[in-house]
Parts: sequence; C-alpha cells; structure tokens
Amino acid sequence: MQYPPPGVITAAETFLRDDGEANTTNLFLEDSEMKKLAIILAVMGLVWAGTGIASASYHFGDDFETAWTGDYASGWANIEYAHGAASIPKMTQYTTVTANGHTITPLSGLYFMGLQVTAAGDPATNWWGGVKPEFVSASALDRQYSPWVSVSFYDYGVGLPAPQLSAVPNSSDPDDWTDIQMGQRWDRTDNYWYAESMNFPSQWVKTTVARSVGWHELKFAQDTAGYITYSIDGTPVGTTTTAYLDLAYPWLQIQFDYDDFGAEVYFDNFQGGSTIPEPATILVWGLLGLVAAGYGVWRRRRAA
Ligand SMILES: [Ca+2]
Repeated sequence: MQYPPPGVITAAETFLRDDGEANTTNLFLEDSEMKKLAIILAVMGLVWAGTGIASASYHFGDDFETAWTGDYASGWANIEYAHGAASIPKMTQYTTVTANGHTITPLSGLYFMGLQVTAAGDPATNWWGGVKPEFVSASALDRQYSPWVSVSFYDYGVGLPAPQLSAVPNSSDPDDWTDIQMGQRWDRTDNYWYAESMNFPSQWVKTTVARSVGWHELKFAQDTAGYITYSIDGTPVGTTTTAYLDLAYPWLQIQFDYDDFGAEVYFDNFQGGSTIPEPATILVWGLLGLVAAGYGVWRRRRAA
C-alpha cells in the first residue's frame, strides 16, 4: 500500500484579527465580518499575570457551526501534494453524527454541527484527501511559544476510512518537508497510529490506545526544544524523533482505500494556539499589523 503522503503547503499565513482588547485567555470572539467567513477567530488576548508581566494567548479554531457554501468551508482550502496531483476533498457541514460521544470542550459550547470530509478526487490516483486552514499564523506557532493543535474526530469502529490530524512543521533542513500525522489508518482496525515522515515514506508507529466507537481528540503539542508530542484523548502516546522549529501548517486528512472512493470522515472543534510572553507579544502584534496590511508570510516547501 501507499502510505499517506507528506503534504506540501505552499502558502499559509493569511488573515488574523486583532480585537485590540484585553481579554482573558482563550476568549473567543466573533464579529460580523468573520461570520461571513464562517469561522471563529479568537486571537491575542492580553493576560496580565499577578506579577504585572504581560503574556498573550494566541488561539485559533473552527467549530464548524456556521454553514458555508461550496466545497470548502470559509477559511479552508485543498492541500497541495508534492508527489502528484493534489487530492480533491470536499467539506460539508454535517448534522447527522451524534454529539453524545463528545467529551472535549467545544470551542463555542456548540456540538450540533461538524465537518464532514469526503473523498472527491479521481479514485484511480487518490487514496487520501486533505484540507488546510488559511487562518492560522505560522509565526505564532514557533516552538518558543509552546504551540499546540488539536481536533476531534468520530470513529465508527470500522477499518475504513481514516480521519487524521496532520502538520508540516518546519525543521532546520531547508530541503525537508516532513509531515507528522496521527489518527486512524484505513487498513488498521486495532489501535490508533502516528507517523513522522522525514521526507518519504512515513514511518508509522502503533500506539497503545485501542480504537473505540465515538468521539476522540488528537493533539500535537510542541515543547520549547522543538519536539512534538502526540496525544489521544489527553494521553501522550509518543514524541517526534526530530526537533522542529515550529508546529506550523496543520491540516486535516482523510485516508482510504481506492475501493472506498467517496468515503467520508467527521471532524469537529479544530483548534490550536500558543502562549507568548511580553517581549514576543510586541513582535507578534507587529506581525499582526503586517498581516492586516496585506503582507503574508509565505513559505514554500521544496516539491520533490
Ligand atoms: Ca461543532
């Protein structure tokens, strides 16, 4: 079989909203303009600690409660692929999967809607599909800020298909396009797996966590040394072998067998963030200003 592909994201940093107010950590805000984009952007709450030293909480997410039109939720896009034609996933707001299994605190307190990702590419060439958020600040996910990314997914308890959380963290090797992945595998019915691919192919590691029907949470969290820990439902199950510069470019993936074309998987509560101390706060606010002015920090990974 083919292992899931390393994703190649050529552009990431787009829009961020600075509400300009002092907030408590992880406070979510929604304004009329962002409603049109059907995403929740919660960014940059200044938190003053008891010592008087300011720190900032950067938080982004999408709970998929707001409807969208077209094949991609607002703020989301297809992901590129370095080894051939890009997959063609389709994003649909779902209402049919029970919310009763949710154990993760939702972004906005709403469990009703989620994200269905359906394989919609050419079944002769695609065995996966991936969608990427375009509202994430890569610079705020630098390892010095202890960044994290998580998502809930629904496991039907069968072998097919497989929802996965992925990211393409930067390393010090300019030719590297390593990605990290975590979740189900389409041809495994026992436990959850994670992978770290230094270029190609991926090296999958079986966790000790058995698959079970219902909602589960996948999470990446990076320490200041650069290593990224994989967790399932709050339990750490492994760590990357490489120290990365950041936890940038997260994305969601569906992986399936060719014969299962049209398969679909379910996600909800995609989110992430970091903690930024005062000196960096100034820098990030400056970066936010640049973004607001229309400058994106564009990054291109080498296509193999
Ligand atoms: Ca939701």
